[in-house]
Amino acid sequence: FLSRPSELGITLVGFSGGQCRPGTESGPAVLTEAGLLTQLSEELGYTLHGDEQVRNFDEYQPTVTGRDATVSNSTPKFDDPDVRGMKNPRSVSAVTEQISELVYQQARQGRLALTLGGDHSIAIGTVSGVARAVRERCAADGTLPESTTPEIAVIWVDAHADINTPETSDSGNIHGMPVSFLTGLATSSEKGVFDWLRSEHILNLNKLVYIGLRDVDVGEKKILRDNKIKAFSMHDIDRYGIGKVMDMALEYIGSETPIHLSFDVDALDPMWAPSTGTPVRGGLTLREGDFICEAVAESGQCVGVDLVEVNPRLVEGGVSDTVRAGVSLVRCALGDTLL
Ligand code: 6HN
Ligand code: MN
Ligand code: MN
Ligand code: MN
Repeated sequence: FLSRPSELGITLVGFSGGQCRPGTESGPAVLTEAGLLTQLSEELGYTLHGDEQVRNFDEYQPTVTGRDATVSNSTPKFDDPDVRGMKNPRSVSAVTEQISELVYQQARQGRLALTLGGDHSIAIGTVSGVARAVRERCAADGTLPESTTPEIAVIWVDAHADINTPETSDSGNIHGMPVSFLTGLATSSEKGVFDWLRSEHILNLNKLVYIGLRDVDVGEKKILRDNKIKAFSMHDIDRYGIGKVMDMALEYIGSETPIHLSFDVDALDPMWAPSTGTPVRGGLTLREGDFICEAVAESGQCVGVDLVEVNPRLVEGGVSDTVRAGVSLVRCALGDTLL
């Protein structure tokens, strides 16, 4: 699906506004300082495009008409009162709108869009940008194989389902809601709050596959059931093994559908990735995580990769393990062992 499979379009998203623990804005910096991008170009042979510097989206201040810039709570640097219980709704909306455009500009050129976060709210930008680029490339003659489906699939690897609507969310943290906005389960007509999302950005609910779930809220379970969403929980991984789970996941998606992989580092057990805001025990081993990434790479269908929720300020258990795990996951997603 990639016209030039050795081309990477990189977006480095320093952002923490989708949740309440400062530090995820430094995720891209610690991953790049560990040599990730150098390894991708020098060892894996990719040509890198896009960001070289981390974008500081926590400094981003959208224009809120008639309001003064004030610090209203822990994260926002401007007045951004809750909307339907969502925290930092205007800043997360404005930041993800920009990310969507940046990622779209990379993906439309046939580059594999790699985004380093940042908290998982940023996937509202990455998935929508990739979805739009693939729809557009499918409509344009000759830029993709004839049989390619215009709708992408998303493999969401996470301890959590991140599919709360503003109404089902207990926390109000938007990093627990990206999938509901991406799939159109949640919508907003509030000015400046995800009113930029258009049909070209939307992910079909039957093109979504979860892997690694083990901490799903009650309201989210109902959403997963009611919409018959494909999900492989830790229980399924224990039962079938990760090899069979990936076979089933890729079989469900089909071979003609471009895949976006959105990997939340908290899918890994805290033993492997302690420095993350919402760790949950009983998770994937590093090898299982790497295998998921390798299988997606091996499919030849991968058009986008996110790695999110690395928080180097959470030092309990040691940051370096988490960073090493993150580097390993991204290398595997980009075909490391296959080259
Ligand atoms: N993440 N379900 C919880 C919530 O606040 O909605 C946790 C979400 C975690 C989100 O890890 O990306
Ligand atoms: Mn998570
Ligand atoms: Mn909860
Ligand atoms: Mn997540």
